[in-house]
Amino acid sequence: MKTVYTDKHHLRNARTELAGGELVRPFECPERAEIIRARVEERQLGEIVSPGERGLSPVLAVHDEGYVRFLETAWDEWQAEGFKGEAMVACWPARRMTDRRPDHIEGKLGYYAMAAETAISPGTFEAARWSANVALAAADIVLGGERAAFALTRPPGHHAARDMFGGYCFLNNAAIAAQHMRLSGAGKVAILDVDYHHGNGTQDIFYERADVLFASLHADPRVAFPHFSGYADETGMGDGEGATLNRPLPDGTDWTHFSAALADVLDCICKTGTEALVVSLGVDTFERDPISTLKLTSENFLRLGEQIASAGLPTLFVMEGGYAVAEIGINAVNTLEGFEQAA
Ligand code: OKP
Ligand code: ZN
Repeated sequence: MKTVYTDKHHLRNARTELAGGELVRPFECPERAEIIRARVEERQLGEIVSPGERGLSPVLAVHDEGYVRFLETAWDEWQAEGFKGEAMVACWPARRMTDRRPDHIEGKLGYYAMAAETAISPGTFEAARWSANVALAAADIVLGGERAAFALTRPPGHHAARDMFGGYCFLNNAAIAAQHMRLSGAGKVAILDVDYHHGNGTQDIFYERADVLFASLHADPRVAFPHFSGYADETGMGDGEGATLNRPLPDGTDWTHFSAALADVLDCICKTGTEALVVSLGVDTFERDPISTLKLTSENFLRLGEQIASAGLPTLFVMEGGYAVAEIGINAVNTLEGFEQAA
């Protein structure tokens, strides 16, 4: 399986994340992508290729233009205010407040943020754009007829909605790739999100569409981020009614129960005439992940890949979360090797 990677991800290197009331070094750090790349090489998974520049049009096929322009200029606007720290949100439009977009950068951050932990730092937008370029290049490998490809995306994307950033995400790489596959002729696409956290952004982007199914296994939002999305009764709207599947899992869920829920959603995916599969691959379901509570072992990720392969679909893997940095390469590449051995 080919991997698409670029060192442009280093442009995303924030100093601060708001965690537990403190500013800490972000869990979502550059070493994550480097350790995965090293493991891809060590296991000789396949060729590692660089993405090309695709411009903003595939991004704007999914995201709001005002939002993308905001991301582009946010750091400069923040810096122009003379603030010392990184650009962080401190004020939102909460219940019964106005929906209008303010002019000041503090107001714009509130308008476009879905969470406060994620700071915008210099280079963030460029890194996010290149992460989307990685997903698009890998999508083209699958569209070109290969059974699978791995987009080593960083920063991740699944919390980014049409016009919202947060949860370490800015542009929704999986959604951008899925939309690109649709526009390139794939009839029906399914996005399977196996990250520990609910992919609220991906869900939001396709919520009213029947042509891109979204299925997610994740920790129960009653107790886990993003807290306000991912309940089982969120099933889509309008044309998209029934094309969103959420399977919230209790704390401590191990492979036996995770795998049963996965079998259930894969079954739905196969029954709906899906032509291509995009996997939002988060490995923060790992038992020793520092911010998560599910209990998958490194060996279980081999089984995860194998089970995904059983759907028999052209498959694009798009990297999302995973914060046990020492083991992230093993866990991500185990999934891909499990897939290859079964495919
Ligand atoms: C991004 B991805 C934990 C707070 C969580 C943000 C988590 C973002 C995860 N107490 N804060 O889905 O891996
Ligand atoms: Zn996650």
